[in-house]
Amino acid sequence: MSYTEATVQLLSPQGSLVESDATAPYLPLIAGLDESRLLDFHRQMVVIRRFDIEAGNLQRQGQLALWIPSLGQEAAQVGSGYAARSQDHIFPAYREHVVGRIRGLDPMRIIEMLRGLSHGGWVPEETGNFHLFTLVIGSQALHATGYAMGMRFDGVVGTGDPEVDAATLVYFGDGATSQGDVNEAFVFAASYQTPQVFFLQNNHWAISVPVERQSRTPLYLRPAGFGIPSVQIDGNDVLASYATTRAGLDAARAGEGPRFIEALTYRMGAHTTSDDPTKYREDEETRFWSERDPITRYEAYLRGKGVGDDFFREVAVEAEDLAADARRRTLALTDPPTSKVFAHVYTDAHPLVAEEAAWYSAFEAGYEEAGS
Ligand SMILES: Cc1ncc(C[n+]2csc(CCOP(=O)(O)OP(=O)(O)O)c2C)c(N)n1
Ligand SMILES: [Mg+2]
Repeated sequence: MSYTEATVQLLSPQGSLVESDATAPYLPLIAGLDESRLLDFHRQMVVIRRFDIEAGNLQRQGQLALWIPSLGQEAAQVGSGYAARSQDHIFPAYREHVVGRIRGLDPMRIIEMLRGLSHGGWVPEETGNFHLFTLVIGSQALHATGYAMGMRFDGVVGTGDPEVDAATLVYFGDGATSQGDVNEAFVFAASYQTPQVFFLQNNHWAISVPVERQSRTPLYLRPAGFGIPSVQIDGNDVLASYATTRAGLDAARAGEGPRFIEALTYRMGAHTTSDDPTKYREDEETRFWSERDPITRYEAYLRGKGVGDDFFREVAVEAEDLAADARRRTLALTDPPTSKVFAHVYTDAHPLVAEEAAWYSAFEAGYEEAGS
């Protein structure tokens, strides 16, 4: 399952703009971007890829329990992430590290979570309304739909004021489309005409299950059955990702109801560091997608616009700096007190939690006595 006749692509694999009837509604949104934003797209893709590699290395060196790579999916994430306005709320799955970074999340918060030091409890108010990573596949679709229903009830949709109108943006994978939660979210989104964009990253695999087994039809055709307009895009094209998400969010904020985007991309690495993709997929497929690398294509576009070596050198240095900083800060992390695991279970003190905390500290003390 790959590109179809319907796939919207604004940037050809050679890095030139595609002008056609299909791209005509979207090209003005790209023309409206200033140069510094166009450069940001590249900067974020390159920097997060380098960070991602470093985090994978740290896991292999025993510093993290797990890492979840996003290599190959940078364009889908960066373009859509930049399409959101500050008042929009973003509900990620667990692979959208760069979207968090765009919204102001320090990527170290993700490292801490995957080292087992935190439950990932960042506060969306402090992270540009970027909500928590969700490991329960697809459940974030319901969170985003519920939140968007609340926006509608609060009257922050369709007022015409660009500072007020808001929407939610939810990320999920091809595997998640088989979950009841995601389909229930579609039903409620359509019924309540929620201001939201469903952003599916079809990276072709749900761990070792290929997308062909999840669906007999291209996934972008499914939302029609729920009454949700949809579009399929080349998810390795950062401009298509930006423009279609921007158009979808604009429509949603204006009160036109939900939109669905299927971004065709590919998970170049393993599902997580616990997975070995050589066991279930062919080199030929990986090669096909590596020839459609999102960063190479966008670099060609920028060079065609006259962006020179200095910029690309500067970004490479920034990427190395972030990776070195992540390594330094990871090695400096210390273990939290074990009592932390009992904190925030309930908002108020709870006798059962207190009892378990007391039992656990007696258990730990037993070790100390045994050792002395
Ligand atoms: C409800 C639930 N069922 C199963 C799992 C185990 N699991 C973790 S990731 C994953 C595959 C998800 O694939 P997809 O939605 O395509 O996202 P991707 O990892 O490819 O980004 C599964 C089945 C889970 N975390 N939650
Ligand atoms: Mg997938």
